[in-house]
Amino acid sequence: MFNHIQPSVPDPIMSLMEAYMQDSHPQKVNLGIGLYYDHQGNIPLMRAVHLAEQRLLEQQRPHSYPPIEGSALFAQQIQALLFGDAIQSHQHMVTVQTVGGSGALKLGADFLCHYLSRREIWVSDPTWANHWAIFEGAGLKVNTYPYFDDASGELRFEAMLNTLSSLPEGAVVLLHPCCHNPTGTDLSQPQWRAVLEVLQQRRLLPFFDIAYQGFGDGLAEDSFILREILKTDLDFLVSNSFSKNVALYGQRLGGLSVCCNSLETAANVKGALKTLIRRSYSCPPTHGSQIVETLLADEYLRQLWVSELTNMRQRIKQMRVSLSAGLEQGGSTLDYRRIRDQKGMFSYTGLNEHQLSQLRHQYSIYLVAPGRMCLPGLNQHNVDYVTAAILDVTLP
Ligand code: PLP
Ligand code: TYF
Repeated sequence: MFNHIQPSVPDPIMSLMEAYMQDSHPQKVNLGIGLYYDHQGNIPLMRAVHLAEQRLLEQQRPHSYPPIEGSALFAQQIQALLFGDAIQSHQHMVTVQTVGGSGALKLGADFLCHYLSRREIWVSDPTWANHWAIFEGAGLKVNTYPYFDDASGELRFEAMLNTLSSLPEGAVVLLHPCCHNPTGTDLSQPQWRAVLEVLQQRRLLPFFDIAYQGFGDGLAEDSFILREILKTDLDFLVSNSFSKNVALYGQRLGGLSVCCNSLETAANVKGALKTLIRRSYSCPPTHGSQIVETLLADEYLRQLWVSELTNMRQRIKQMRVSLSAGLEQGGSTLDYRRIRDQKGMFSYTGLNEHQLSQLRHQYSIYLVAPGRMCLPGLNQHNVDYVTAAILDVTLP
């Protein structure tokens, strides 16, 4: 019955992680998968998360089914995180809990196909490989708009605007509000305003994917475009993830928000999303959302979380500065300014395939092709080793 099934192509990022785990080199460094590691190379259990979990344990709550869309408080908290105080006077936003940010993208894709008859989406060139997989898997044709020029390390902003300006009315455009994966290159606030103008002129349908809120410049700063678009009359979708900024990767926690133009439409959209969830996995898991609910509802825990997230962001920035300064001092031919200036967890370093192979096979330093470095894999114990290795593979 199943013998016709051919071997699948493994996910390149996951395969790299497996190769890293099997590597016995004592100084191996994982700069591949998008995970935050602390200064000792461990995935942190955030203190605020630990305290929230302790409170939950003490409450001895039963593990009942949640509503199909997840808890109402959690939805409100997601909206406040994404949009700030302005959301309080906005009645037409629907938010449902999802199985991670990936689940939000898939639910959004199903919604676009089944309820809006969309057959295409435009994503940045390049974008996270799983965007292609999720949208194509849902039945959408994936097109690209120009975004980043790897040779110069610059944003292709004019070309991006030109392409967006040429799209048909109602076309769906996937945008990363902050910490672009994989390039680490974000739009400035004036550039976002220019994009917003095109979205409005062309009446496009933006789908924002925010998986790294807090890792760029701060929670509010990173959602600048979401707060701006809320002031317009545009409809839009947002997928958000708590995998990185609350370090709840395995809890699979995220949300899908849909901004509608009336209360009645919002109620119907919510019904549509509930139908899609119900016939897919019925309702979301509860432990992760209870952790985040507890954490965000308590002023002390919330502030603790924000300060821990700030430390994570600052540690990444320190590593960017250390590595780029080391490369500059060593006379590297690599454009070290990219590593210093790009935002979030990733840098598109410009290292070529041959150099990546040398780093991997001579030094056991793992990056994702083509040249994406996950900065949190660096720490004070390995940054000199990585600097020396990159200098070695990039010196003329
Ligand atoms: N979107 C982007 C751009 C990502 O990089 C990720 C994770 O790496 C996600 C969405 C999904 O995150 P998760 O499904 O782990 O919550
Ligand atoms: O490194 C990245 O870009 C991601 C990381 O379920 C990741 O692919 C890993 C597992 C997962 C979602 C994202």
